[in-house]
Amino acid sequence: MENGGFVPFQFEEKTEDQMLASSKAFYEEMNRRRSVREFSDKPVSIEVIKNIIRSAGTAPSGAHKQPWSFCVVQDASIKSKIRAAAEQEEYENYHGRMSEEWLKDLEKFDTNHIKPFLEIAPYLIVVFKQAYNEDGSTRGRNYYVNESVGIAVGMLLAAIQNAGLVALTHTPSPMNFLAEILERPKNERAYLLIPVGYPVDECMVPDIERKKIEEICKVY
Ligand code: IYR
Repeated sequence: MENGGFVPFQFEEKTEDQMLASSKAFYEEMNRRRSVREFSDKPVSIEVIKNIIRSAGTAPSGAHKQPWSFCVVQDASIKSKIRAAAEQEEYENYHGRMSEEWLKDLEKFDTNHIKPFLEIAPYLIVVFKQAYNEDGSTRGRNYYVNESVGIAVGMLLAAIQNAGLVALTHTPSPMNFLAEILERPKNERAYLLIPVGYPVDECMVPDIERKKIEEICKVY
């Protein structure tokens, strides 16, 4: 049987007390995370962004195919192109493509098709999923691509929060324009568009509540 061999697993066991304390502290940090739509143009170091993406890249994936690419856009002219194309799609979404029920569900977020944060945030991370992989001329299968990339994005958002930055998970559907503007290879499909940076001073967010543990967890 062919495999890459095995190495010792580096595991440091915590005490019960440490585990309780660290799981609570991590929850409290994650519970401060909010989707933000009002970004400041305050710069952020590209090294911080790369560390965040390194964290996302540690996600598990089907057959360890790592079927993701994280494109970081800081160039103002590319951001402008992305904003123009996103607003065009969003205009169609808000003026006919989204159902009455959908529009009603979004009312409390006070969103519309105008997306200034796509030009203001210091970085846009455009996440692509790789439907298959291509090594020169040979095409290989990827597995559980949506699950794998979804997990990686969850870890990306946690890393953004841990770094002290804010983000928005944005889906200006259909998102085909992103692969075109960024000239991505043909195995890649846009998955999410994530502006990252600082919030504006006195940033406001919708007054929402999270489901309680009893509502989301059932212990059998
Ligand atoms: N993509 C649109 C609409 C939108 C859809 C959902 I579902 C949201 O949770 C928020 C917005 C937009 O970004 O405005």
